[in-house]
Amino acid sequence: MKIVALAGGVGGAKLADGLAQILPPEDLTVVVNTGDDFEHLGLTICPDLDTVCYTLAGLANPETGWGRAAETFHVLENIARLGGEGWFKLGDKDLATHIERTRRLRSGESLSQITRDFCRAWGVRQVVLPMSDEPVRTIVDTVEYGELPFQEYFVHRKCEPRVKGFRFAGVESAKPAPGVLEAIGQAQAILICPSNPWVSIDPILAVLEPSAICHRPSAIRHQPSATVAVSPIIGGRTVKGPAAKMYAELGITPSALAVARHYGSRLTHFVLDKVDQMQAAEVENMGIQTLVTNTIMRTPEDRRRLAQDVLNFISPL
Ligand code: FO1
Repeated sequence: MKIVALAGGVGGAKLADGLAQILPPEDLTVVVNTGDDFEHLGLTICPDLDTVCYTLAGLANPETGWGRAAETFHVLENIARLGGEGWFKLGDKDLATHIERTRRLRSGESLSQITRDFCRAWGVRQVVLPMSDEPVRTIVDTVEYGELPFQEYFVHRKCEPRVKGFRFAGVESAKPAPGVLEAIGQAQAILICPSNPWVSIDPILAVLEPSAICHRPSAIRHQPSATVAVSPIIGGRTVKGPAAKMYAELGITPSALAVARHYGSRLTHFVLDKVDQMQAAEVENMGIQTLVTNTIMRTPEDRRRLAQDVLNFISPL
C-alpha cells in the first residue's frame, strides 16, 4: 500500500519510522514541514527535515528526538564564548549537515535535490521530500511580542508567549516540491502524522491545497482513497511540544476531537488514543471513521505497532 505521510518534527518522525519498519521503502513518501526552517549563524537550518531523515537513518538523538545521537557541541560552545548566539543547540555532527546544505543551496541546488542526496548518504531508502523548494517561514503572532519567527518563539522564548495566530510567509508563491503531487496521486492513503496541527501540518496543507488533497471533485485526479490523521493530543495534552497550549490560547479546548475538527472534511479516518475513546462517537458523527488504540510511541516497537494499527485500519480500502 503506497502511503504519503505528512510530518513535522519528532512525533511525525516517530510514526514515519514505524511505517518504514513495515512498508517496502518504495511505498513510503514522507512530505515534511519546512515552515520552521530558518537562517541562523549564516546557515540554513531545516529542523523537521533533519529530524525525519536522522530518525529514518537511525542517527537521531534518542533523548531529544531532534539532533544527532552521541553529539558534541564544541563549535557552539566556542561561538558562545566569542559572544555569538548559542541558544539554538546545533551539535558538531549536525552542523556538518547545515554547512553542506547551505553551500549547495547557495550554488543553486534545490532543497529537494540536496535532501535526496543526503538521504542516500545516510542510507535512508524511503523518499523524503520537503513540502516545497521555495522558502516558507512560519510566523507566530503573540500577545506579548507581536509576530515572532517560529524558532524565536519555539526555542528562544520556549513557547512561553501566548499565541494569537499564525501565518506562513512565502506560501503564496511556494509550489509543492517536485515529486509531492506525483506521490499523492499514486498513494492509497495520506497519513497526517501526530505532529502539531497549527505549525507542523497546516504549513504543508497550505502549500498543497487546493490542488492536492482536498476532497472536492476538481481534485479527484489527485484524491487518495483515504486521508487519515493520528491525534497528537492525548487526554487534553501533548506528549511533546505546545499544540495543546496553542489550542487553549486560541480559545479551543485541546482534545482529540478538536484535532479532528481542525482537519475537518479532509479526513476519512481518524485515530485517537484509548484515553479519549469517549470522543470517538462525536468524530464518527462528522462522517469520519475512527480507530481507538494506544498512540503513545515510547519505543521503536510502539512506533511499529501504531503504524501497523493505522495500516490495518485503512487497509480494507
Ligand atoms: N529544539 C529545542 O527545543 N531546542 C534546541 O536548541 C533545538 C535545536 C535544534 C537543532 C537542530 C534541529 O534539527 C532541531 C533542533 N530543535 C531544538 C528542535 C526544533 O527546533 C523543533 O523541534 C522543531 O522545529 C519543531 O518541530
